[in-house]
Amino acid sequence: MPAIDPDLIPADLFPVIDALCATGAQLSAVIARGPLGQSLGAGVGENSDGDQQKALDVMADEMFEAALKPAGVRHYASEEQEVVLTLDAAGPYALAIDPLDGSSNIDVNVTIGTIFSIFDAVADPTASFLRPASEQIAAGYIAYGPQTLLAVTFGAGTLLYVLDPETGRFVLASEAMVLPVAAKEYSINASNRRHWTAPVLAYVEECEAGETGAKGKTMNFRWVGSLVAETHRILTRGGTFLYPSDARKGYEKGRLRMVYEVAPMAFLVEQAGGQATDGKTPILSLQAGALHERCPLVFGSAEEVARIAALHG
Ligand code: AFP
Repeated sequence: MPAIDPDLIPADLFPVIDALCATGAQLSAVIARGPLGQSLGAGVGENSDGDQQKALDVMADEMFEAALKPAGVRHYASEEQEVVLTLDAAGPYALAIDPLDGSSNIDVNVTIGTIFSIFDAVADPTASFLRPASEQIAAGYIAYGPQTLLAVTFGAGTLLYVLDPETGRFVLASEAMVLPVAAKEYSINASNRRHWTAPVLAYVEECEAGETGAKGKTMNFRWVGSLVAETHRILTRGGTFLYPSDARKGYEKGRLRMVYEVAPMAFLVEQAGGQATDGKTPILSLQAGALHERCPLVFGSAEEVARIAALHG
């Protein structure tokens, strides 16, 4: 029994998407049990970039790696693995994944997610991923929240599926998500204000100025600390998200990783009519120079992203 309706999924990619969804449904059940199961938020070590690994990070990575090996994935690049793994030397695809994004929210019952990006594999494992983000053939996220959702694109719009808890299958909910052009909300970690660049500060101050300011309207503020939760809200009702570079050591390129966070979200957002930049340059025209490289990210309603680019001169 497939884990997702096959109708709108390209046949050659179906085994990969089905494996992702089957694993996502299993993870959803584990996450839903929370403290009734093992301690999912317990620190168990550090990943290659020195970020603390939670038990669920490691569990999710192991589950996705095992499920994708027989599904046609040759190269597997994970936030939780230092180097690219070769799963099936005859497989046609290269898949990058953040198995569990938003780990800091595991123990407080806030939406977390899985983010993935798919390329046609090339001979060299790392070269499969260090290429223009526009060469992605698919990208998506699974959100583990009040609903478990899959948003996915194959380059012809952004599709939305909902996991039906009664059947354990992902069912189509929208053939074309449309990101609203106008925004009423903006998202940025405001505790970093003193570290921001002048253009970022200028934009946030415009948002704070309300109806008497340059925007002539009141904006609301949201910060969940989970990229998948922010992206789904913005895809659904518009808004802007900023994780810019800032003056903190190590944040010269922001916090988010190009290969398995920034590039897939940019693909999904642009396919829904939004825009995604590094503040000024379209993400899809950029490529990572190293597997875990960071990249500043601004995305959301087209008119807001354009305003932020204008402020960056
Ligand atoms: P974790 O997976 O370490 O919780 O990081 C989540 C994340 O990569 C992204 O999902 C959030 O938008 C962002 O980090 C939150 O970063 P801050 O904790 O600096 O606000």
